Amino acid sequence: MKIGIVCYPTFGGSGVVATELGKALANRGHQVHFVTYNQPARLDLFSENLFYHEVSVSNYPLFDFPPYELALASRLVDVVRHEQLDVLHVHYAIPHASAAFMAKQILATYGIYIPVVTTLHGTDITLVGKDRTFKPVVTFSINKSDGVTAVSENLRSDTYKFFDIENDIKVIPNFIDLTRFSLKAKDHFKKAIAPFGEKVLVHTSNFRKVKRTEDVVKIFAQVIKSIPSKLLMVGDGPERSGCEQLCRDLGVTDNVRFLGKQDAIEEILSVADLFLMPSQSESFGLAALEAMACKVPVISSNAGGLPELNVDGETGYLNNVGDVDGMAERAIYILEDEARLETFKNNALARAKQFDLATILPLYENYYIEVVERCKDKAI
Ligand code: GMT
Repeated sequence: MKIGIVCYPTFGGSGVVATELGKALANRGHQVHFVTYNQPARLDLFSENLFYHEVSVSNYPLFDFPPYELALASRLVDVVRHEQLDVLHVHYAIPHASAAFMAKQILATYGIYIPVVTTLHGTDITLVGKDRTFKPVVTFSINKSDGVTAVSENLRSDTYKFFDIENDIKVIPNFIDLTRFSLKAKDHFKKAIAPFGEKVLVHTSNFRKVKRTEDVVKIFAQVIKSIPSKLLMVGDGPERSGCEQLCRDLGVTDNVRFLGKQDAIEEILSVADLFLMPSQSESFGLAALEAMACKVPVISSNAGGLPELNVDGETGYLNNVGDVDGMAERAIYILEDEARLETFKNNALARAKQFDLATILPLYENYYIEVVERCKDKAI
């Protein structure tokens, strides 16, 4: 098939899922066209089946807010027409689903019907989407999509709860490429981080409020009282400097490293003993799945879709949002006993294998076929 993919080209979860999906589809022989404003962060390989079409937005001085959505819609019209795409798959509703709708209307004037699949990722529904600034447009563009998927059962039910949705929403969970995300031999790195055999705790995120990064530091400050340990904070965002200050206030600075944005996450995860994800809301928790694939158990909140990934008492523990004491207690329980830690590590990997790319990819391929087939009658 010829598939157009629209996503945010950043390190955010939706962009990562979209890019990894596109790469995997290209490997399977599909022709994949990314349409976005920058080269996607994980689009790091050459393949004869992969194409990247940049969306550039005019910076005409009249525009206080450059109209990205219009530029995207125009570019989509151009790419669908000239590359003869079979389907457009847009990731994250805002503004991609509405731009795709506009492109679809314009393409109809050329006698082209382009089926549009929208994948909902989380904050496009639970945070920004349900805000009244966007709600009517998000509702409309979900209802006008030819196919809609959500990355967890929880996100699916939240979407029905918050919006008047007439469409069926299919759950296709996030996936992991186990050939990339697996435990790597990184003994020299581990020695540098934890020279005296300390346990290594890791958090990766975009350091937005929803990630509750201060809870990560507070949990760690309790853990280190019982277990010699180090904390690696990976990523960057608005909450980072507050967290750095909190480390100073709690006297743990010497044992915490802020690594900023990193490409080779799997190498960092390979030296980790525990992953912390105390998020306020999380539709799936892709970063936790990446950790589990590298044999790292997860202490998380029980928000959103996290219980569909992290199995309480098996692959880690789930506590209420904000229950720092409970999360610290669970972390210590896992880390204080080597045999127990090993069991949790093995369970984490076994669970991650259930989200193997090879299992999830056909769900998308079959869904495209189903949607395109369903749209045949609508073809102009
Ligand atoms: O977590 C973020 O803030 C980034 C966001 C995104 O859309 O880029 O992530 C969301 O999508 C990921 C991929 O489907 C999910 O794994 C994350 O759980 C979800 N984040 C939230 O719901 C907060």
